[in-house]
Amino acid sequence: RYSLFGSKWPSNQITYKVAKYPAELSKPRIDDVMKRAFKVWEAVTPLNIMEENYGNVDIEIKFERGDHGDGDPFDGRGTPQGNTLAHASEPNPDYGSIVHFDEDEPFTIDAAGTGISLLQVAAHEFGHSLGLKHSDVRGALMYPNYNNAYDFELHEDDIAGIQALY
Ligand code: TQI
Ligand code: CA
Ligand code: ZN
Repeated sequence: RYSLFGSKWPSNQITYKVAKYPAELSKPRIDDVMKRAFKVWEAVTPLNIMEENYGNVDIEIKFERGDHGDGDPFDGRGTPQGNTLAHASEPNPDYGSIVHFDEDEPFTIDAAGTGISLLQVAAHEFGHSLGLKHSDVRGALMYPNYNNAYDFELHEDDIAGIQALY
């Protein structure tokens, strides 16, 4: 079953920005993947999640490497198991939330096979940012095991979880 942090965004209008881009992938392509990853959740809820390039936003996204000052350093490039790809904080309407991606990982945007699907990892992290913890349902996006599926879909358990919140 899905599991919830216990906090959520009070409005269905949620804003985000990419405050730090990686060197390797082009900015418009990153923006496009982030939009698609949020759309995965928007499609099954009344949420409207918008990119906002100035001012304060609800969810701040950064690509970082190693120790990046938040007490939870990244560990460089490694295998998907036993290695951190990204992390996210739970919804915090007062201070905002963060999603960080480990810039040392070989994220890919289109190609299946080699590399790690940025879309899949982003959609998983955004699930955390919206209030979902891990699910124990195998095959759920929020199940804590990376599966290199280029065409992933939300599991009914992910949908039940997010719809319990929004
Ligand atoms: N990062 C962990 C994750 O996002 C960080 C984490 C562990 C975490 N426990 C948490 C974040 C509880 C919020 C709440 O799960 S990760 C996957 C997996 C990771 C893992 O880099 O290990 C994905 C990132 F396991 F689901 F495949 C993305 Cl998709
Ligand atoms: Ca890593
Ligand atoms: Zn997770």
